[in-house]
Amino acid sequence: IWNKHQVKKFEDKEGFEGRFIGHVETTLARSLYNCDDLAAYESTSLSVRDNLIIDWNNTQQRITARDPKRVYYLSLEFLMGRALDNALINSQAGSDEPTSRPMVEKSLDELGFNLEDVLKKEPDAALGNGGLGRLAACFIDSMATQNIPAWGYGLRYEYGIFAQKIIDGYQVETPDYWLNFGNPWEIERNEIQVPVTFYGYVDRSDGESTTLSPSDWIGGERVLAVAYDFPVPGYKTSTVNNLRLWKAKPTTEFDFAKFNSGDYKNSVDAQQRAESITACLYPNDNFNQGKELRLKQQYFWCAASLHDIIRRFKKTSRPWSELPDQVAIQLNDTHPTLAVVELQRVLVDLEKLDWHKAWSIVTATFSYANHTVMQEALEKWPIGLFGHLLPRHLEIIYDINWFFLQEVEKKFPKDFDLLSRVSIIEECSPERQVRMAYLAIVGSHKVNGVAELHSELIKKTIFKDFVKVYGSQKFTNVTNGITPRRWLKQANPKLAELIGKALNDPKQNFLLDMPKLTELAKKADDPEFQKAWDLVKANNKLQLADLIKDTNNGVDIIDREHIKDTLFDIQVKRIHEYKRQQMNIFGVIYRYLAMKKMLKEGSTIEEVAKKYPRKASIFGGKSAPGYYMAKLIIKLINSVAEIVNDDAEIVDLLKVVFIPDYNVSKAEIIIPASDLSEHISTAGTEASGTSNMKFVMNGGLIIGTVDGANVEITREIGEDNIFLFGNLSEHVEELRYNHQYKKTELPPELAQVLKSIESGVFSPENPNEFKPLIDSIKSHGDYYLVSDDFESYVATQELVDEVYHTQKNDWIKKSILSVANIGFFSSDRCIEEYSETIWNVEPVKPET
Ligand code: 26Q
Repeated sequence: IWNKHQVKKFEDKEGFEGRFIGHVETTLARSLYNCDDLAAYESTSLSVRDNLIIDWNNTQQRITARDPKRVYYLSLEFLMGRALDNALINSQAGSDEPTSRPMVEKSLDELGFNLEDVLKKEPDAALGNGGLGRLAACFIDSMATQNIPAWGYGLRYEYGIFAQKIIDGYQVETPDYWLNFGNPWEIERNEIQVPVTFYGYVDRSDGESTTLSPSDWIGGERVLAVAYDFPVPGYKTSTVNNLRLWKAKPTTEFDFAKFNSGDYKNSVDAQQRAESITACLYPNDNFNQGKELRLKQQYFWCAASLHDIIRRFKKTSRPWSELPDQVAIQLNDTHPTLAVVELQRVLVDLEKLDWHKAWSIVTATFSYANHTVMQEALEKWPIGLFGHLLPRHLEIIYDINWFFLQEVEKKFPKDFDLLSRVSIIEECSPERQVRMAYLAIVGSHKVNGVAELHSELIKKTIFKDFVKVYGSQKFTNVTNGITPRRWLKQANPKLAELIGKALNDPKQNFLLDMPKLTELAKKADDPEFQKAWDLVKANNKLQLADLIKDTNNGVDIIDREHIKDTLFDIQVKRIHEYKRQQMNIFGVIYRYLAMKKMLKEGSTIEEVAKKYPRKASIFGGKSAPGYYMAKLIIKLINSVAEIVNDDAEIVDLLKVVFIPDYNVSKAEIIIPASDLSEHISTAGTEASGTSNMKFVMNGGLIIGTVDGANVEITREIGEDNIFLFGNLSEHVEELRYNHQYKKTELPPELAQVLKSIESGVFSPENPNEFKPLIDSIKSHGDYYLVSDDFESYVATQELVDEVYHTQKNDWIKKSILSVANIGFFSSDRCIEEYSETIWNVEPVKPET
C-alpha cells in the first residue's frame, strides 16, 4: 500500500498549481478569493517545502543506508535570511529550466500574483549577529550542494537580532518576533524531546568515586529540548540536508507537582524560566558578556545536540572507539565548547569508559574555528557562575586541565610561567575563570583561523604558547567563502545571466565551479560587454535608490538622472570601533569641508564637481544595544547626513545615507549596487570579513586596509584592482605604543575635521555631543589608529574619484577582472578544504 500511494514531487506548472491551490484551500482554509500576498507566500512555501521534504527523506534514507562519516556543524547563530527564493533557485523541479523559479513565477502570475511581491512577505530568519552567523548559513548551503552528509545544530530563538529603528538619528532597538505569522519552513518534531539538566550537585556519598571515575550528577532543574527541522536544499542536486534548531520547553512532571500542591506562582516561574532559554539571541558581535543565561543557552544546545548525535551513532552498534570515524563535530568559535566537556561526561559517567580512552575519542572528534584575536571577544566564564550551573562539568574541566598541564610539564619541565599561561583556568582577581578558547584547543585535533593573515596572527599572538606545546601542525587556515547561489544568482540575477551568456553557460553551471569565471577576463576590454556590464550595475543602483527612498519616507535622496556618474560608496556591517565607520564619516566630513572651502574661495560649482565629483556615501549596520561608542558613531553619521543632504550650496554632489535595519535581505539589494565598498578595519583586527567577497563577486571595487581576507582578495584579483591603504598589522603595536608614551600630532586633515565637529557644525544644539569620539582619538591613545591611517585614506579616496570619473572604462575593466578572479571565495572551496583536511568526510551522491 505504501508504494501505491507514494507521495510525488510536483515537476511542472500543473503540478505546482495543484499543490498551491490545495494548500490555500485545505492547509490555510482559504479560497482564491481571499488569498492575499501573505497567503500566497505561505502556500508557495508549503508547496515547495513538500518537494524538499521528499528529497530530504530520500537524502536521510540514503545516508542511513550507506552510513558514511557525518559532519555536525555547531553554531549558536545561523543568519539565514529568507528561504523561499533560495529554495526556488536551488530545487530542481521543472528540469528543462535552469531552476524551478521561472516556472513558479509564471504560475503565480497566472494566478494573479507577482513573485517579487510574494517573496517580500517572508520575514528574514535573523538568528545571528553578523559574519559568524552568515558564514554558518553559507556553509550549510555549500555542504548540501556538495552532497556532504552534514547537519547544522543551533537554537530556535523566538526573537532574532533586534530590528533597528533610527529615531532622531539614534538607534532604537525593537523586538524581532519573526514567528508572528508562523513559519512554513520549520517542521516541529514533537516526538524528539531531549531532557537537559542544570544546577544541582555531584553525589559522592558512596565515598568511592573520584572526579575521574563515573560520577553522579544530581541535577536541580530540568527542561526539555524540542527539535525543529529546517530543510537545506543543495543547488542542482536532490540532496536536502537538515538544520536542527532546539526550542526549550518546561517538563510537565516538574510543574505538575508544584501546581497540585497549590504553589502556582513557582510552577509558572519554572515554566517561564525554561522558555526564556531560547527566547532571545544575544545581540553582541565580537564582545564577550558573561551572563548566566548565555551559558545556559550554550549548555542546553550542546547537551541536546550531542544527545541526538550519540543516539544516531548508537543505532549502528559500533564500538565507541569508532566514533571519530563516524562523526566530525565542528565548533563555530568557542560558543559550543561545552560539547567537548559533555561528550567526555557522557563517555566517562554514563558509558563508563576509562578517562583516557574517552578523552582520545573526544579530541579526535572535535575541531575548532577561531574568528577573532580581540581580547574583549574571547569567552571566559567565572568559575563560581560556571560551577553553580554545571558542577560536574567544572570538575571535568579541572581534570582535563590537570592532565593537559602534566603533558606540558613533561615537555617543558619546571617552566611554571608557561604552565600558568596555558592553563585552562585563569588565575585572576576577583575570580578565577575558564578560558573557553584554551579548552577548545585542548579538546580538538585541529584549530583553524578564517583567513591567512588571521591564521598566522593567532599562532603568533593569542595561541603562541599552544604552538610551542603542540607544534604548528595542529593550527591551520581555511579562508572563508560565501555561497554564489545567494550572493550572485539570487541577489544579482541579471549579472549571473550576463556571466552565463559570456561563458556560454546559459544554465549557469559556473555557480558550482566558480574558478570557471576566469574566462570572463577575455571580455574585460570588449566595449559591448563593458556596456552591458555597466548597465546591470546602473539598474542595481536604481533598485537601491528605491530602497533608500522607501526608508526615507518616500523622499528621493539619490538623483536618478545621474545614477551612472554617482559613485556609490558603501559600508555595511556591524558598527564597531575596530571596523572604523568613524574614519569613513570623518572622510565624508573632510570632503564636505573641502567643497565648502572651494566655494567660499570663489570656485564655481563646476570646478568643485571636477575635484569632488558626485558621490553617495551609504552606511548601514547595527550596534550592540549596550555599545555606547558604536551608537554615537551612528548618530554622527545621521547628523552629518542631515547637514550635508540639505546644503543647497553643494547641490547634489554629495549625499550621505544611513539605511536603517541592515539585514540579509537588504544586503541582497545593497551589495549588487556598489561601485566601491569599504573594508577599512585597523590592520590585524578583522579576522576575515566576508562582505568584502560579496561586493567583489557583484562587480564592486574595494577600498580597504591590509587586513583579513582583503589580503587574499588582492592576491587573487591583482593589486591594480583594489584600493589598499594604511598601516600594516606588524606596525600596530608600535603605533599604539607611540600614542601612549610619545606626543603624536594629528594630521592636519583630521585636525580640521575634529575641529568642525567640536565647533558644533553637526550638532548645533549640543556641540559636545560627539566629544567621546574625539577624545578617544585625542586623549585616549587612538587605539584603532584612525589618525595614523587618515591621510592615506583620504588620498586613496581621491584616487578612487579620479579613476571612476575620468577613466570609467578602466574602472569597468577592473570590475570585470575582479569578478573573473573571485572564484576562490566560493564557500564550496571552503567546504572542500574542511572536508579533506579537517573532517575527513566524503560526499554521498544521489543516484541519478
Ligand atoms: C560571545 C559571548 C557572549 C555573547 C556573544 C558572544 C559573541 C557573539 C557573536 C561573540 C562573537 C560573535 C560574532 C563574531 C563574528 O561574527 N566574527 C566574525 O566572523 C566572521 C566569519 O569568520 C569573520 O569574517 C569576521 O572577521 C569576524 O569578525
